[in-house]
Order: sequence, then structure tokens, then C-alpha cells
Amino acid sequence: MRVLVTGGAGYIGSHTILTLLERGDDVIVVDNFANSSPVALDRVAGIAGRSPRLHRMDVSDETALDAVFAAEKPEAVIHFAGLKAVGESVAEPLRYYSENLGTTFALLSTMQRHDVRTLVFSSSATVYGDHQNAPYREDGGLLEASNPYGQTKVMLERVLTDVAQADPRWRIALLRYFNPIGAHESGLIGEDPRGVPNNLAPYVAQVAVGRLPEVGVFGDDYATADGTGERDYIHVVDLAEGHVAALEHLRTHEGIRAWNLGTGRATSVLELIAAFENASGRPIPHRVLPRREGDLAQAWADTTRAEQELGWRARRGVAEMAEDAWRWQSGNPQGYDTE
Ligand code: GDU
Repeated sequence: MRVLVTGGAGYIGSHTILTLLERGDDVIVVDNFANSSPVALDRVAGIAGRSPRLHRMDVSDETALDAVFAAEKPEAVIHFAGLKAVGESVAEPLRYYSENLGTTFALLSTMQRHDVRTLVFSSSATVYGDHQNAPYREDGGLLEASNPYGQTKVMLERVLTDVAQADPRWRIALLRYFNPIGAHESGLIGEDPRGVPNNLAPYVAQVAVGRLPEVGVFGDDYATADGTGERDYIHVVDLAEGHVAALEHLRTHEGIRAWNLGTGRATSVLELIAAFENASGRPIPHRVLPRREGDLAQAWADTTRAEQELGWRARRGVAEMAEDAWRWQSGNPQGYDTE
């Protein structure tokens, strides 16, 4: 299949294009490297033995996008590009709404003009907000996220639903990611956040490698087994394979549908730190801090729908996620900047 991937150089994007290249797909990447590195694409090409074709540009540049569609004639699109930092979205809501909605509008209009109506969209478990209890099911009713970043995903799910409703030729997968961590087993590609990481796994990995002094544990008085927050961490390669399963499903199904991509298992902050201690063979200093505003005690997926309809399930456990993340972090202490 000829697949155009926006944000293909990013963390989830790079692992997904690798999976596509390895199964023989023709991959076209559109990326402006706002939060990623071109080195990731070189590494992917090295592993796969073939390269994606790159168009370095903003997805919101509809004229340029039009030219790319005319030249490349993609059959399907996977749309990863977008801003994704929760705290930043609270501080700069306008930027988040304008960027995440604007790029997607430009993409959808261009797809429509070129008769490309197969789309896999990066959504997030954040669409479940804080008024539902884990495990989250896709049919749980009204979606309402608790921050502007999450709201852009809720709104875009709405937009895509209306677009599919208006023209039954669309085939759209809304993939609601839980907490992707880990890295490709080669240790050559992985998560490389700019600045101090917001998320737990890259933070722990950077403490383990000595880039940061200690992990702050955001609260140990939640109503969970050990008092720390519980999340559904999913290996990024399992997540990448979930995208392929969705693309395959869309070959034979019109319309729009949402699927959770998680493992269905919850891991606490302290358990995740312990997994990285095992993987790295190093003690990881950590200290309990107050709760982070807006955090949930628990979030994990009901994975029944993806298992039944996509024939996909996450296969890799937390130990493997920590081992693979550690191979990446220890081999690339400064991320892609080391080159
Ligand atoms: N945590 C810490 N210390 C840290 C960072 C996180 O203790 O330095 C804890 C959090 O309190 C939480 C868990 O670790 O219990 C996971 O936190 P992350 O920030 O890694 O992940 P979240 O589940 O909070 O965030 C995820 C996505 C976001 C957004 C969000 C919606 O990463 O993009 O979708 O869910 O709630």
C-alpha cells in the first residue's frame, strides 16, 4: 500500500513507518521536524533497508500538500502530526486549537480533492476525560477532555465523524492511545522529547542515564494499591502494529470507528520505576511530591473491541518496554542530538 504519514519522524510515527516499510509498504513522510529529528528517518531506513520518501513541510500548507498528493498519489493516510503537551496546551490554548485543527482541516480537504478517503487518526485516551471510570470502553458516551490538547482530539473525532457521515466512502479509524513507552528492539530509534520530559517513562529513563538527578513521584495517596497513579503503558511497537491492523481493517470496512490501543493492564508509578531499575541495573533515585493538577488516579483500556474487530492485541509487557527504552536511552543519552 502507498501510505502518506504526517509526523512520520516523531516517536510513534517513526516506529509505525518502520513497521510499514518492513511489511513492504511504500511510505511517504510529511514532517516539519518541529518536535522530531530527520536522524530518526535515517535510522529507520538503516533498520528497514529501504527509505521513506520525505517532504519537509507543514501539513497546514495546503498548497504544498496538494502538490505532494498530486505527485505521490497515496492510497491511505496516517495522521500523527500535531502538538501534544498537556501543560503547554493549558498555557497556550489558541495555539493548540489553531495548530491541531488547522492541520487536520488542510489534510482532510486535500484528501477529499484527491479522492483519498482512508485515514488512520491519532486520538488519545485523554478523550475519556475524568468523568468515566477505568477500564474505558469506546462506547462510553459523551467525550469531554480536561485540557485543550485533549479537547482538540475530542473535536477532531467529532469533525471526522461528521465528514464520514456526509460521505459514506470515507474509511476512518480513530485510535485512542493509552500511554506509549519503550522503543524498537534495535535501540536505534526511541522517544526523544525536547527539554525536560513531561511524561513519566522518558523522565525515568533520563534519570537512569544520569541526565536528570531524580524522579518526582506525583502523589502517593491515591486510592490505588501502592498509592501512586496507575496507567496502561503500551509498547510503542505494539502500538505501531495496531496502526497496521487498523489500515488492514479499513480495506474492507467503510465508515468511522474508534478503537482503544492499550494492554488492558495497569502499572503504578513505583512499578514502572522498578521496571527501569531492573532493566538498567541501576538504582533510580525518586522522591514523593504533591499530586500534579489534573492527574487521574487510574486509567486503563478495555481492549475487547480492538481484539475482536482488528484482531490485534498488545503482546509486550512492562519489563520488555523498560528494557527496550533503556537500550535506546543508554545508547543515545542525548537522543538524536548525538550525531
Ligand atoms: N508522573 C510522575 N512523575 C513524573 C511524570 C508523571 O509521578 O515526572 C506520574 C503521573 O502522575 C501519572 C503517571 O506518572 O500517574 C503517568 O504520567 P504521564 O505524564 O506519563 O502520562 P499521563 O497519563 O498523565 O498523560 C497521558 C499522555 C498525555 C495525555 C494525558 C491525558 O501522555 O499526552 O493524553 O495522558 O490525561
